[in-house]
Amino acid sequence: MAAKMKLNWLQDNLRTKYLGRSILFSRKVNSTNDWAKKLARYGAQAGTTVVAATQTKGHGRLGREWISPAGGLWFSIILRPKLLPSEVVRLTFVAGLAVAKVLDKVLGLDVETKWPNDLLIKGRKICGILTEMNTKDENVNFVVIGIGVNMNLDANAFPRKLRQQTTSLEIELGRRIRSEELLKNLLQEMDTLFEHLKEEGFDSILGAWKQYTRFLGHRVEVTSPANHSTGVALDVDCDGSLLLKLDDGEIRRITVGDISSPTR
Ligand code: BT5
Repeated sequence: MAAKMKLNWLQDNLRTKYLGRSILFSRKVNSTNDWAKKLARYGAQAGTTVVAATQTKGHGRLGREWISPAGGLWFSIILRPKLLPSEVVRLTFVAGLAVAKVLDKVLGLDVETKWPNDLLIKGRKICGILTEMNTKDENVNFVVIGIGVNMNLDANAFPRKLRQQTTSLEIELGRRIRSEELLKNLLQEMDTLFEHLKEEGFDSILGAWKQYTRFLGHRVEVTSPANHSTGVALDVDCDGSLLLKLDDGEIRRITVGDISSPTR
């Protein structure tokens, strides 16, 4: 992203019910998720969105590093959903579907959703989503959804070890795009889909998310903190877990992990 964002343009043109009604921008933060969590603890309202030009400690799941140089779109949204803690995973799929739809319908890219939180183009990661929740007395107090989109970045923006597995909108489109326009489209799509989730339930969101997948029905390797398994990815269940059919026929339900193509 440019060092500055045209927030006035964004606020004048944004058509959402509540997402992004309050938007804060910073040139440099540790992590927009950490910033949003702090604001949420101080009572920031649902829909508050924070954006940064660069993150010095951007992170993914399980404490992994998220590379966040200038040129990317790094932002987080505070939500206060009426969901059970076990249902919060749904929001990752809503956000993933929203990004997929914008990349597909607005930018014309052949985008793929990968369980549980990735967006790929030609097999390379272009976006990652990190959903974090805070609970109070077993109820959801707030949720922060962090979204990182590799926007105006060339291949040199990524460390050498990640170059083969990452891509950006600039690499795929051959041009740079306006960060405020992309953010506007993403917030509007998410706003629509969050309403849809409330009114219609999760099934149709998950169904639409699955339409963008390529791994279902294929052999995959799944690495999770607990173990490592290979099998056929049968489905993603309504609780967001992956159903993997192992070679001995057992069907394993996996809630946390990463899928990749089997090495053999
Ligand atoms: C994710 O984690 O994919 C979630 C990433 C969420 C980033 C956003 S940016 C705004 C907000 N603020 C934050 O601090 N985070 C959120 P995970 O599935 O654990 O994937 C992490 C892995 O992706 C790393 O271990 C790398 O292999 C790879 N990776 C790191 N940076 C990348 C990048 N910019 N593009 C593509 N892949 C990357």
